[in-house]
Amino acid sequence: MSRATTRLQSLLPGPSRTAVGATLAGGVLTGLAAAPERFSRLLRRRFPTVAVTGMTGVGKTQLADRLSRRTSGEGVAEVGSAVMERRTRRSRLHGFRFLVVPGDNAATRLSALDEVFHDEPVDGVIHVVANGFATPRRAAGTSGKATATREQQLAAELEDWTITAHRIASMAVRREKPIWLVIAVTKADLYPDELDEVIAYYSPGSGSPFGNRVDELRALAGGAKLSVDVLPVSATALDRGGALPSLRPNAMVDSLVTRLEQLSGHL
Ligand SMILES: Nc1nc2c(ncn2[C@@H]2O[C@H](COP(=O)(O)OP(=O)(O)OP(=O)(O)O)[C@@H](O)[C@H]2O)c(=O)[nH]1
Ligand SMILES: [Mg+2]
Repeated sequence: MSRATTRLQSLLPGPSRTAVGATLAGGVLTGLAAAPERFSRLLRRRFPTVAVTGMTGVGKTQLADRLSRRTSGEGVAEVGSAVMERRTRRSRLHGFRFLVVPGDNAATRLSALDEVFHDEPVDGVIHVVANGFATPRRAAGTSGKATATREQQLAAELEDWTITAHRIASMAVRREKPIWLVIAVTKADLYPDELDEVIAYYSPGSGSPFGNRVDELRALAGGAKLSVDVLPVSATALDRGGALPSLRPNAMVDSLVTRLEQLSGHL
């Protein structure tokens, strides 16, 4: 086998490795060159895929940008995402592919949900919530400034979670492999003194409206098939001490990444 083949093989996961070996041995290298998008999809499979879900304005794009060490573009604050965003966290040994499903003000939401939970089912899910601090955004096709109270945003989070939880449940029952869910409680910089209560609100077994729905999801999916973690994070805060000396955003992001790595079997 040629050196190029060996190098290629070491880049690919097990089953694809055999497939590529056979293909190259058959001398169909030109076939690979003719299908670059298929080949790059093979390469990307090295990284576990992670759906990032949650209602509009909750902070999904910012969190995915932070996790992939990318600077968020201008204008994020005003408009929100119109399409599914793909972000990659690369490291020497491992990485992740994040698929950020746009929030409920985007027309592309339903097809994005289909993609991540049905067409190409992801390995894990980060569901983002913000303790009612989602930035109000107007529905697509309307103009003017959007407003919403915290109570309304909390209710909207719950409604959004119900929809996503159903999608996760139907994905879980369709397949053998266990899946993992991390509920990322973001914008922690806005309520640093209430973190414990807020984490409890989103946790299974807490008896809260949100916790009850997490329990329902676990019952539907089968407890052994679905692991659930609830972790606080802040995507925009910096480690400057200052007004929030007790909050360590970098450490929270690092803990989240460490957990994702454990869940994906990286560690
Ligand atoms: N204070 C604070 N603000 C945040 C944080 N994360 C995001 N934001 C702000 O919240 C707003 C919404 O964040 P996005 O990341 O655009 O929200 P999204 O979930 O992607 O929203 P859609 O694309 O509409 O679905 C932006 O103005 C962000 O700057 C955070 O950790 N702390
Ligand atoms: Mg977004």
